[in-house]
Amino acid sequence: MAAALRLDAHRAKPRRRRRRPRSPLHNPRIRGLASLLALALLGSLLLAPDALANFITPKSGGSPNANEIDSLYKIVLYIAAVVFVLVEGALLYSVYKFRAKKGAIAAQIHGNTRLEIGWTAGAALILLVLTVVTFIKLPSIVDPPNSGANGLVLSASVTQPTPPNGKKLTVCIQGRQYIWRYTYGSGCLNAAFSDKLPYSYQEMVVPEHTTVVLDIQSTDVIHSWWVPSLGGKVDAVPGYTTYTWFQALHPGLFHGQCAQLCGTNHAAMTALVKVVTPTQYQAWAQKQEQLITTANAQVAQLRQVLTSEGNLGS
Ligand SMILES: [Cu+2]
Repeated sequence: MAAALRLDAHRAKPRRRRRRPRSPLHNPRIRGLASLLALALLGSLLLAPDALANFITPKSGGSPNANEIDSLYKIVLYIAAVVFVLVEGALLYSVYKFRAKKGAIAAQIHGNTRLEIGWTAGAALILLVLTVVTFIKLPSIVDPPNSGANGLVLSASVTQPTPPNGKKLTVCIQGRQYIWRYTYGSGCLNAAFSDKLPYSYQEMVVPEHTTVVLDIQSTDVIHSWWVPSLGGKVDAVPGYTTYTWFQALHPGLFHGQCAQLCGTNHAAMTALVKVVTPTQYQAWAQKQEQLITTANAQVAQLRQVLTSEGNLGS
């Protein structure tokens, strides 16, 4: 009797088979959603050059050095993206596959020498490739090329950096709270006043296809010259002269912004580079010289009148 009762009790509670958890990908709705997400990702990657132009990569298209910076950035970005997807993919896969399960006993692993040597060597190889690619590309970013065939032919100057044939347009940039001043001509660092060189504020005018070398200085605090489409940013440091260059590939307007927090009106310290044809540039420079000469003559006249009336101290 007791044995029969025990048997009934045993029957009343049949052993339930433990069901293995099913992967969420077996669910058709989740599978559909995952496919949709994958398609959206693929679509956004394919459309990225137009839709997200310069959103995740540097601006380019205005000057050869800007294009080289952009392509170097993309090489690093794409390699990093592959590494990211592989590492994060392995992580997510492991988190799901080896998640906590009731009764499961974790395997005790004591490293995998081959795997560890593999990923150390792999990382070193990636660094080596990036170093080699960077050093191959660096000269085309740092060293200015000759002006294009249609560029303006200007006299040579010894100021560094210089294109191989020495012909360039030198523009001295002076950063000051909160505006950029540009002086045009090879003597702009030392003989700007004696040579009566033309100058302008905020808007720089330059000829296309011409190698423009920038000598950058500051009169007060550290500023940073940066017109993204025309190359990298360069600090303007008081007491020093820093250099960069660009060669505008086509006429147009290129916007920039001081890239160092230089004071309360830092946000207002914008820059604009207006690229015109060489003929237009020469006409502009001539007119600018005339305007400055006329304004200086008027100021001299006014000074004379004020001094003769005793209204201006010496
Ligand atoms: Cu500034």
